[in-house]
Amino acid sequence: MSENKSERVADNGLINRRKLLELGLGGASIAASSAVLGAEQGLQIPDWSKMPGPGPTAYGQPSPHANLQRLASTPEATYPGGGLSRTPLQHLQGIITPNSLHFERHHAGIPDIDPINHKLVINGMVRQPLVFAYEDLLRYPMVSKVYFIECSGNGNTNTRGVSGGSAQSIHGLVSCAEWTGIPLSSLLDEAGVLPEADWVAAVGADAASMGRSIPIAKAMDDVLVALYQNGEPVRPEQGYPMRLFVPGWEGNISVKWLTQVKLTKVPAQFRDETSKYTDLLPDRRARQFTFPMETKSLITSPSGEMTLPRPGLYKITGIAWSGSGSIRQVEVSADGGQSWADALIESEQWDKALARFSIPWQWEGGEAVLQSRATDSAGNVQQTRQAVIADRGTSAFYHNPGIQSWSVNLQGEVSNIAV
Ligand SMILES: Nc1nc2c(c(=O)[nH]1)N[C@H]1C(S)=C(S)[C@@H](COP(=O)(O)O)O[C@H]1N2
Ligand SMILES: [Mo]
Repeated sequence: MSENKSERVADNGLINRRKLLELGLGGASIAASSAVLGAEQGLQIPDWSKMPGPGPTAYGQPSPHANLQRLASTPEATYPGGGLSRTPLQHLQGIITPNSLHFERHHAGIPDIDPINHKLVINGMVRQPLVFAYEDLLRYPMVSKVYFIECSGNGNTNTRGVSGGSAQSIHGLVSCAEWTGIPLSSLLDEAGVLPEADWVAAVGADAASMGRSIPIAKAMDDVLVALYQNGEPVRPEQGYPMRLFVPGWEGNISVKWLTQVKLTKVPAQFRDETSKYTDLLPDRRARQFTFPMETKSLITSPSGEMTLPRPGLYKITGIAWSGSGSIRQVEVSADGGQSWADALIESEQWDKALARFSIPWQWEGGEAVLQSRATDSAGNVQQTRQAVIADRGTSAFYHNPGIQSWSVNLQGEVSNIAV
């Protein structure tokens, strides 16, 4: 290993983020991989090169060698259709979540909606109430934006310090896609919002009748009626034929299977903004309308339930995001937060989208605690787990953006620890 070339930038093995190429990461020189080149052993032609494979398919499937799965919660008889599934963050790269692996959260299952019979109503404090068919909406000009969506319950087991778990099982309620849809402001302008309307109440067509209230300023800003997800119609799990998409705000407010948008003077006080999706504080008061998702990052590899096979050079990688802007900086620590080094941002740094970071790490075989810390374009720095608890206690079920700590033991086993 070209140890002399590595430039240590923080303690316990972190190496300058721009040095990875010079280090010859895999240690496999051309000579070592000569079987591929056919130099020594004579040309070895693999079976798949000897005869044609099957032809094209109607709807593609991932390679059977890349076996990625969402992780679903156990169904409960007392909560029909209630449940969730989590994105396998530790196996993905880049920032886009494939539609088949987008996390899901359903309060009453996935309705089977025939778009011919689905309507979107805009009413309440408007000059002209409007009813749209799916076909009508397809004719409007649309915008395409890459945005993350995160359930505000994501990471909440870390509040209580539950040990164990993987990137997927702890943090898999975040995904990122290109959403294509009509700015809600276009439809509201067409209906003519009356000056006294301060809120928008959005309701879904599922049996949960999910409802959420949104301040008019946000509704007129960047909210979409999303019809496409990564280029294809929004999946049934994500709200087919249409969902509200409220960038940067807690996932619950992005009402799926959207059927009504009502302009009101005051918030509707739906179940999902009173008994649910409020944050209980230690003095038994609760915070309500805690909309933006806070600045957060996590290392997705190495991460919980992985094992480092041997000491050597590793690429630490992960994702970062903020509901208040774009990601400006991600720092990584290998010694539990005593020293930090800047990671390389590998992706675009779009507003309210995931960002991908990496940094090389020389694991010498000793103990380590790996952490990442994001800073967003508004200057918000990701909080420690302890700072989050100091702010809102441990009874709050939602909103824990605290720094994730992965411990590495002498056997190379990586585990979630509460720091
Ligand atoms: N109509 C409706 N909208 C809904 C929900 C729901 O159960 N019904 N779940 C909400 C919650 S809690 C979250 S986190 C997001 C999840 O979006 P996804 O399933 O597309 O990932 O949708 C929100 N919108
Ligand atoms: Mo959620």
